[in-house]
Amino acid sequence: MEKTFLMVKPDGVQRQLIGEIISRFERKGFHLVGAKLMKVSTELAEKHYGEHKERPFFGELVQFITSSPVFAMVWEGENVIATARQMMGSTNPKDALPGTIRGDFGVTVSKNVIHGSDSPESAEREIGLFFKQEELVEYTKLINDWIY
Ligand code: DAT
Ligand code: MG
Repeated sequence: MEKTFLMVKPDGVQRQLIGEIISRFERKGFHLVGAKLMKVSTELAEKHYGEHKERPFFGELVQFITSSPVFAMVWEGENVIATARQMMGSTNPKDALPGTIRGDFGVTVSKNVIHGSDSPESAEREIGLFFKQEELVEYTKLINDWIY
């Protein structure tokens, strides 16, 4: 089953949105396999956002993501990578539709509440950056028989 990496960013943690965000993915029917509250080091932030190294906002982005704890998660489910991106909404909250996480809780692109992997390759890479294999918990839930 497909897995994705999702992270409540420092603004989301400070604004006490961890529970709200977990709840949305739980109610959707996705399956939580790993989660932790953590501070992101500068080294990890620069690796995680490596694709944006040349962008003018890179320094600000690394500063922001290391400024206060994040809540890192791995979620599993059919098409979870693309569906979680839809549930998050557009990168810039001004373009994100109501009903999406960024549409409901974000105002500006630099504080857009949540990160989510954008492809199977980035999901695998980001899960590996943030989680050790033994931090991912494989288990079954009977309710999955009513989702799939
Ligand atoms: P996403 O987080 O939707 O995958 P992205 O990978 O293009 O978006 O960018 C990563 C993060 O960088 C994004 O969540 C917020 C920040 N960012 C993107 N574009 C920005 C901009 N023009 N100004 C400031 N921050 C920006
Ligand atoms: Mg991205």
